[in-house]
Amino acid sequence: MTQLKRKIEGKKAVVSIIGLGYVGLPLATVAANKGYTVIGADIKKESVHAINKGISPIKEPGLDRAVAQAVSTGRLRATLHSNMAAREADIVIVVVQTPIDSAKEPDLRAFTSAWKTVAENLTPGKLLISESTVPPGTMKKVVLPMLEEKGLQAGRDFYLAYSPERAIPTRTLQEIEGNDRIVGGIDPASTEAAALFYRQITKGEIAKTDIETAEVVKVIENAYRDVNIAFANEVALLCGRLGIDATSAINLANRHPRVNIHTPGPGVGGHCIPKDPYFLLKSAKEAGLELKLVSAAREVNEAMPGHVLDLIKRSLKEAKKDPEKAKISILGIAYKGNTDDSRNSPAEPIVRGLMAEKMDVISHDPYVTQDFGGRFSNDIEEVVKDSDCLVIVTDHDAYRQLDLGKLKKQLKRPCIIIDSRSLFRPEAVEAEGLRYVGLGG
Ligand code: SAJ
Repeated sequence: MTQLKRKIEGKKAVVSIIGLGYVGLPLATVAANKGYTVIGADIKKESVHAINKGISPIKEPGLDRAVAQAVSTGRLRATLHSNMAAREADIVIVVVQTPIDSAKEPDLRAFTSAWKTVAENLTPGKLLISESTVPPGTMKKVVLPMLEEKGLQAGRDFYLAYSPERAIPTRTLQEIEGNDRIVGGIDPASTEAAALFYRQITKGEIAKTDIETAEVVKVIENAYRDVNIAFANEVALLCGRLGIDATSAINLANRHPRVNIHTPGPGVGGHCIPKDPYFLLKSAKEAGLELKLVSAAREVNEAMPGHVLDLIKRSLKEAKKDPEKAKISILGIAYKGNTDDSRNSPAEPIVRGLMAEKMDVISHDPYVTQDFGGRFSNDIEEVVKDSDCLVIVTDHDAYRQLDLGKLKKQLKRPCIIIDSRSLFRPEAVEAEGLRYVGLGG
């Protein structure tokens, strides 16, 4: 530990980051710009080439500049050879995606492949860390046996820890540098080694624990968000039935010092919140426990795109518009506002559902070009012109500035706006003579 400790504190340790995605690349630039020599490994050739030219393949505020700085100083280089990265490093951090498959089961193929490479190149004295979100118990049950296969022992010959990423897209760099960190080691020496490293690159508190607790912390953080969002969505559905504005009700309820109801929306996208609850459900099931609330929340949130689809059909019917002749305009493809990521976006089931009903769908997004089988245009005027129903799906700031008076001239009467993100006040829309439909209907 003393040699490694000296290298970490003296910024002489070589750090390899395996997986240069939405978390791995920002993490690599933060470590490099703090003074470490960083080798970033990824399987995507175009990403590796872009990074080595000082260009970020990922849209994230500040990341272009951070990559350019890290590469120009010679501290960050990207490679397709994860075995070389693992071999040459004193510290190896695995940050690859851990999605779920169509059966909602964890798909750990990329994760286990990365750890297989680390195990094949393991020599004494390294610090190994996972930041990928995994079903609790994975580090001990899956990773540890791979690493100890050749006789090296965790805690004695190398250190093994888990430290979940806690960074939200659009603020990833600030959050990697500023958020508190949970660090859980396979043994106290591993926890100390990992804590020492993160102390060099983040201003946040380093909370130390064991490896299983750290794995659970990550998935319960995101399962909490999913449950809270599901509650907010049910509040919106209820308020719609009662003729109450859900946003006002939630904002007023949140003035209670211990209430924090999240924001209703058309569904939960991204590559974390929709899948992490399934990791928790898997571990619970293996422990013989059914987490009713966590699975019910997933059901509520996964049903929201279908609910928006029903709202569109019902609104057209009430306006006596023929769905088969209607032009439906979708504002927003990205899974959430001001990002260019459309993974698991609620826009996809909404667009595909409208297409299945033979409707004419045209989508717009300021950051993403993706039509999900419908039409797409970057020109919002074209998307809105003569539209029978305008559906706000993503809370991009750009849509908050839409001119309602101008919309009235562009939309086909009666003008319908389905605002699934509560970007507008209902009374403001109605005052312009437009028909406002909130998430609750
Ligand atoms: N959403 C709502 N209502 C809310 C909040 C979110 O409908 O009140 C929707 C969003 O529109 C989006 C989805 O939920 O579709 C998830 O968005 P999010 O902002 O809650 O979280 P993500 O998906 O951006 O989660 C990211 C993850 N980190 C990375 O992607 C690098 C996750 O692991 C983090 O825990 C999370 O940020 C975080 O909060 O830090």
